[in-house]
Amino acid sequence: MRTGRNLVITDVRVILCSPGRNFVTVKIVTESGIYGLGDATVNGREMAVATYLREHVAPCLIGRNAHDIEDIWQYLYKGVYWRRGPINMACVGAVDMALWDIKGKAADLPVYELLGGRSRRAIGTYAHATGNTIDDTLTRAEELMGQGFQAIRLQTAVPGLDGSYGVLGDKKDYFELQSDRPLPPEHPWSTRKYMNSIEELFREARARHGQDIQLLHDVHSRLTPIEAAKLGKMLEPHDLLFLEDAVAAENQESYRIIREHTTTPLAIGEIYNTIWDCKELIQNQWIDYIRTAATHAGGITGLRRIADFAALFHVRIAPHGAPDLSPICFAAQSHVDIWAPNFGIQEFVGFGNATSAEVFSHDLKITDGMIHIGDSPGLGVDFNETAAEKHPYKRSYLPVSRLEDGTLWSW
Ligand code: GCO
Ligand code: MG
Repeated sequence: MRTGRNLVITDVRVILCSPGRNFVTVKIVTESGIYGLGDATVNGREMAVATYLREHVAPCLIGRNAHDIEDIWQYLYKGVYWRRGPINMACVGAVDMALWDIKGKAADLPVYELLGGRSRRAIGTYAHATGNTIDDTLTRAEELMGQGFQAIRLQTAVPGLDGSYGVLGDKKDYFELQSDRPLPPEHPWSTRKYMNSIEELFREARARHGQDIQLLHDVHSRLTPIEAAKLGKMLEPHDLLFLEDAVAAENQESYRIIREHTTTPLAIGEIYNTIWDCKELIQNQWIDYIRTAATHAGGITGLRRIADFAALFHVRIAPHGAPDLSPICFAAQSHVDIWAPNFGIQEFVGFGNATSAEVFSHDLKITDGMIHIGDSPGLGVDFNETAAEKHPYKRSYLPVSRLEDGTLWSW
């Protein structure tokens, strides 16, 4: 269905909904009737992106040509004067993926064909095994292996710390909506207790599940560089695919210290919003995987630019795939994953629950731990606005972490 060069934008709708989680969806409509969808969700700060989009971005898009993806990207990046930042860049990302969706539909091709075509048959993923004890985590890992997953992230509660990262804590999964709590839940942290218990998880995992399974772990930025270096060395015998977010890297130089001490592969980037946040990490080869997501790093255009740059330095992409990214973001980055010559692995924690399936539909399928992408034109996703209206937004915060003496720590 070729529509010619001019595809005038006539409407930009911003829809907040909460089918199990809060999501901010952008729908860009063109005069031809073709529309595109984008995900602008910033977990815990949804109203900020929705307002930014409605008040500042939407009016600038009406009347523009939806085909001019690069120009619109630059217009929303350089043109706002206030470059970068998570709120601005999630809005750029959402608009960008919606425009790629429109271009694909206009060309009657899936977006990956516009990027250069497939580099692989399907997208390899890693799943999450999480538990309150090592045994719980490894039993869950076994179930996932039975479903065909070949790479699994392991997280276990730290003995003596209730609700340490990635586990149920007080029985409320951090992936669930926390709207029954007026303020962010608070979790305790002790680096010493963590460092004293973590190696056993991976030792046991290798003993029970052997060498073939790929193992990963997310530190969620709780360590200092030298502590992370020590952890990397400690886990070397257990051969991780990667160690994620060992240290928060506003100071990218921190990763030089970790790198100099360990051969455990390193990954970071889920909260990064531009190529500038990871430039030194990549060009110095201090990391092995860059985890930027399509929503948060400026859409398909932003992610593609990071992937191409990373390829020069043997860094592979491993986009963030938590459930607080909507299926629209997940689909958008799947198109990049299937194309990118330097794709590494995709994080995968399911396609959402039955309620979110009433709102979002997509043509992705998972079998044996691999995501198969369909050949629908555009991103291959759809959004049911009537169903979304039945699930209004509810304020919900991510937890915060405190040391046992009360000092605020990275969560
Ligand atoms: C991951 C992430 C998530 C984040 C969540 C925050 O690696 O999947 O760390 O678990 O905590 O997406 O919004
Ligand atoms: Mg993470």
